[in-house]
Amino acid sequence: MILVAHQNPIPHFMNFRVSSLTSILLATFILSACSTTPTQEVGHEKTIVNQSGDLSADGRFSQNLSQLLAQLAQKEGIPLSTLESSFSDAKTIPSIRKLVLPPSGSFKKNWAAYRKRFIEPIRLKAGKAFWDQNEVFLNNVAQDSGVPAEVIVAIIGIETIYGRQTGNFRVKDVLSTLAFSYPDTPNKTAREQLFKDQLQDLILLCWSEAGGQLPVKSSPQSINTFRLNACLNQNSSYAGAIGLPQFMPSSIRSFAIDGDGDGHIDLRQSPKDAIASVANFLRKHGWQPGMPIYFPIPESGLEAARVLADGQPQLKYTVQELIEKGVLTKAQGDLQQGGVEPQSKALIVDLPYLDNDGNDQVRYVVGLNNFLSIVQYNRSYFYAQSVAEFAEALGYKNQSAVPLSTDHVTTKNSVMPKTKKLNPKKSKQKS
Ligand SMILES: [Ca+2]
Repeated sequence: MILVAHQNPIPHFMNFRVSSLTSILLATFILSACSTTPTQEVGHEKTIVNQSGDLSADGRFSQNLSQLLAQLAQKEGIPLSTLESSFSDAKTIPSIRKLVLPPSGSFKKNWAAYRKRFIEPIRLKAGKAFWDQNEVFLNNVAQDSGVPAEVIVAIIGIETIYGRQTGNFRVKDVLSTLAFSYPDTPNKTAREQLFKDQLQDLILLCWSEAGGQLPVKSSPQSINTFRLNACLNQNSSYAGAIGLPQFMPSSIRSFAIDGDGDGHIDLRQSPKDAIASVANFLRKHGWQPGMPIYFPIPESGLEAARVLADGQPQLKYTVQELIEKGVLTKAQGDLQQGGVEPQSKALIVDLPYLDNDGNDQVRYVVGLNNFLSIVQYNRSYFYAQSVAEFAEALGYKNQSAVPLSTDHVTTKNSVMPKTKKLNPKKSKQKS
């Protein structure tokens, strides 16, 4: 989405720490007439962003940004003057250049610490409240998409605590900074390209949001400049992720949905838009309804799991193979017992942590297809596992719940619903 935004496993909290600094920085921008940042105060501050006085860097930034706008204008037929006007106040944000740096060499990934941070009473309580507030809609979306409500609630909770931590940076500045002024890291070129693409997606997204057609065919279009600028100037995380579910602009364009039916996609203000969009993202990334996310590994299978674990996010083994190696139990390859079909694919997930004595340890689980769907949302095993366990804490049963009617099942040679034993149903009679 996200994709970009979440490669660092602890991104969102940093927004808080730097938010006061950011608001000061943002407040210093001199806004042009066509810009709209209604929530920013302007006027009394005199200091300027880029205090280093590095004019050559500033010059390069402006030049590269102008070039991108010109290319996009030519390619899409959007009037260049409109884009130039909307970006006339775009600035680099020095603080986010630090935030995207990889953790220092001494940093150790620690599943135990990560889990504790995200699966904790305050966030779970907020999750239950969010669920209560959106219960009917969540149930409808879960039924239509096959993505359990618990999983949707878990993702929005882990991302932003239901909108409490969505980021305080102006998105056009974030993406411009990371596109043209990324810090010197080994993957700088690739990262800059990625953020250039996101910046273009943001512009196209906002152009559409302002009423513009794409592709722009002919004649001047009447677009709503206020809307255009409100969209470009909306807040995001330091990586450019937007709203309750923290979608990157490209993901908004591809996967976001207008859940509340007001004709706009608003991931910042509309919980329904956020809920529907999360479900749609997972569905479009291969979510299998009724299937579990992961399996725990019995004590006896841990050594075999350790040998197979390679950190590659690919479904390399069949469940049957893992049963034969002792990593999984027979029941886990049996749909009737809450398992999955033996030929389902799986991977070994390694979750390194430090034990109470500070020793390196690793927890292993078996990730299934749906685990990898969550990894598409955020490329981190820690993230996907915490979504699964957050969902379980909300009551999600991490086992197969095969639809009883055959029309839900895309059967190849599958025979499973026929042999499923049904509990005798009593018709509910209202007296
Ligand atoms: Ca909407």
